[in-house]
Amino acid sequence: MKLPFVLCVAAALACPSCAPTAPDSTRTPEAEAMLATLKALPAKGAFMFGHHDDPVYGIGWDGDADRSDVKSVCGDYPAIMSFDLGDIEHGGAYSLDSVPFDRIRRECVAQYERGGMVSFSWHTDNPLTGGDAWDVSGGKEVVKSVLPGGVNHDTFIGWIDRVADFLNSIKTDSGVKVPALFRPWHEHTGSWFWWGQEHCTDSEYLALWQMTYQRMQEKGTDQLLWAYSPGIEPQDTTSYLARYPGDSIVDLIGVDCYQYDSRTDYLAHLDRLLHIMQQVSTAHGKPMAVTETGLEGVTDPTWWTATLLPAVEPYPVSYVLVWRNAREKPGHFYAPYPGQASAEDFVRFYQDPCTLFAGDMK
Ligand code: BMA
Repeated sequence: MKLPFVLCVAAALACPSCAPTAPDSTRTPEAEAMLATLKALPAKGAFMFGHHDDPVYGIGWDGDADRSDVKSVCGDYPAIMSFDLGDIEHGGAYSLDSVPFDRIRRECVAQYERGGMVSFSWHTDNPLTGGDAWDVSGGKEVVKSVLPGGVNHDTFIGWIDRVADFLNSIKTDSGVKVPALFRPWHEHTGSWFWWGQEHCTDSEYLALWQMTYQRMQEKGTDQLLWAYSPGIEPQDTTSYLARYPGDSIVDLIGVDCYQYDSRTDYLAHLDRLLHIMQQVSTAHGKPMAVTETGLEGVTDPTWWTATLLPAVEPYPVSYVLVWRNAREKPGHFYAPYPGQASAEDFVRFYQDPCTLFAGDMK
C-alpha cells in the first residue's frame, strides 16, 4: 500500500508559499506544478524512483513498445525518467546511445500523461576537438571557445538552439509543452568532461551556464526547470556552491554519486553530500535530488533496501535516479530486470511507502 500521494500534493498546492504561480514566474503552469510537486514530496517522507532511458531499451530488448525493465520487475514505470540529448547538437535522428529522438519525444509525452516526470542530461560533443563529451584533450581552450568572442561561439549557439527546438517540440496532442528538468554541465566538479573542474575557471563555467540559460530563454523554453548536479567531490557547502549558477537560474540541486567497489565509501560520500545539500536546500529554498546513482550490475542482492533506501531516507530528497540498462554493453546496468539477482529486493523497495513510482503520481 502506498501513501495517498495525490492528497499530499493537493495539500502542498493549497499552501500559499508552495503555490504554483509565483508572480515573477516566466514558467508555464505545467513547469510550476512540477516544481511544486518536487518541493512537496519530502514533507511526506516520499521520494520518486527514477531510471535513465527506462522505456526505450533494456536487458535483452531494444525499442519494444510499452516495455521497461523496472515495470517488468515491479509492475509500474518509474516516477521520473531521464534521457540524454547527446548528439542532438548535430541535428541527427539518434542520441549518442542510439535512441531515436522521435522515440524519446513520444516517451516523454507518455510519461507526462501517466503523471510522471522527465529529466534531460546533455553529453555534448567537444566543440573544439570534434571528440565526445569525455574528450578533454582541448584542455582549457574548449569552454573558452564557446563563450562570447570565442571561435566556436556562433556554432555553439546553434547547438543550444537544437536542444531548445527539440525540447519545445515535446508536446501533448492538445499542444501542452511537456515540462522537464534540464541538467546541463553535470559532474563539473570532476574533470572527465570538457566542461569539468580543471578545464575552465569558475567564471568561465558560470558564463557557460549563463549563456546556455539565456539562449534557451530566448528560444522560449519556459517549460523547463534547471538542475545543478556536481559529482562527489564537494566536502562542504562552500565547495558545493563554488560554481553554483545562482538561485535565479537553478530550480533543483542534485548530486551524481555512484557505488563502485566499496559500499562503505559510497555510504560515506552519499551521506556527506546529502548533509551538505540539505543545508543548501534550506538556505536557498531549492528541492534536492540524487540526480544519478547506482551500483553497476546491481551485484548486491539487497542493495535497494539495505543500502540505497536507508542512505536516502533520512534526507528530504525529491527523487533518486539510477542510470541506464545498456543493451549493448554487457554488465552495464543499474536497475533490475526479471531474474536479476536484486529483483526480489527491488519489489520490496517498490512496496516501501517511501518510494514513488508512476502509478503513485496521478
Ligand atoms: C555513461 C555510460 C555510457 C553512455 C553515457 C551517456 O555513463 O552509460 O555508455 O554513453 O553515460 O548516456
